[in-house]
Amino acid sequence: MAQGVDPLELRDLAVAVATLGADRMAARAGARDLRVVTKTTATDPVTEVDREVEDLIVSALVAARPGDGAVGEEGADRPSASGVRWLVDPIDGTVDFLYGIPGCNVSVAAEVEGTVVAGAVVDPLHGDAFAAAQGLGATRNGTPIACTTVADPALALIGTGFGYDPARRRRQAQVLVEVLPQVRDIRRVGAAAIDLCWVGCGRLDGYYERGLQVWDWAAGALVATEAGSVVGSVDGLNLPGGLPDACIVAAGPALFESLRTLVADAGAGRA
Ligand code: LIP
Repeated sequence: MAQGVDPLELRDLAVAVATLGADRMAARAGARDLRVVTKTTATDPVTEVDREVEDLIVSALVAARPGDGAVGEEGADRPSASGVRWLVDPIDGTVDFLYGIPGCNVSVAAEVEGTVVAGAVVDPLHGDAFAAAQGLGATRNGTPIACTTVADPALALIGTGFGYDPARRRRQAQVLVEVLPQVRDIRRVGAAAIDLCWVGCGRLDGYYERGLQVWDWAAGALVATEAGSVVGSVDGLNLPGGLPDACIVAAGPALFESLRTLVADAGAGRA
């Protein structure tokens, strides 16, 4: 790890800046006068608040640690001189945010030499702040969390999500046709970072989704892992590395392999 980097210090900074951003986001969640433009498709929204929150967070990070780099969903791209790079999703679950649905969150992770070592996911409408530091566990509102011990997919509550591209959605719906009859039920929260944190705290037994960007999953995957879950790709244990075409799978150790096989057989790796 880069010299002088303390994962706890990075975690606390992640919580502080994510909370700052989440307060700004919560004040406008569900507002009817949000200015909205679309990104990749007509159903992929971005609002003025996504950009404001990203600016707020990146400015706070730069003020606290001027040598660090940062990349954000809305375009932030600062090179790192310190070896630390921040991954910022100013609003994960933008559709939830538009409608004022709890689950929209601010997700901030710190990566050192390519490894995520600290992260925070703040979901203000549920009143949840998840945080983790590598090797030091994960918490919800300061209390340690742990994933479930469910082993049988038939008794597992599984989260998933859908991309914005209609062709991908059609394939993801076909995967769901195969998965739904084999599990307890499906939940679609609308925010990948929350799906991962909920695997960590036991509100879900497992989760899979293809097509995420690194800022969607970086902090949530660390929370899930530090809470005892296994997080990997549908093809094996390697994390997708930010590749939009990889399918992430997360579950407790007793469930991971059977869930991975189930969603792989259903075609999730190609959806
Ligand atoms: C969203 C995810 C959601 C996923 C969408 C999208 P955004 O992030 O968190 O769960 O299904 O494809 O990536 O666009 O709201 O930041």
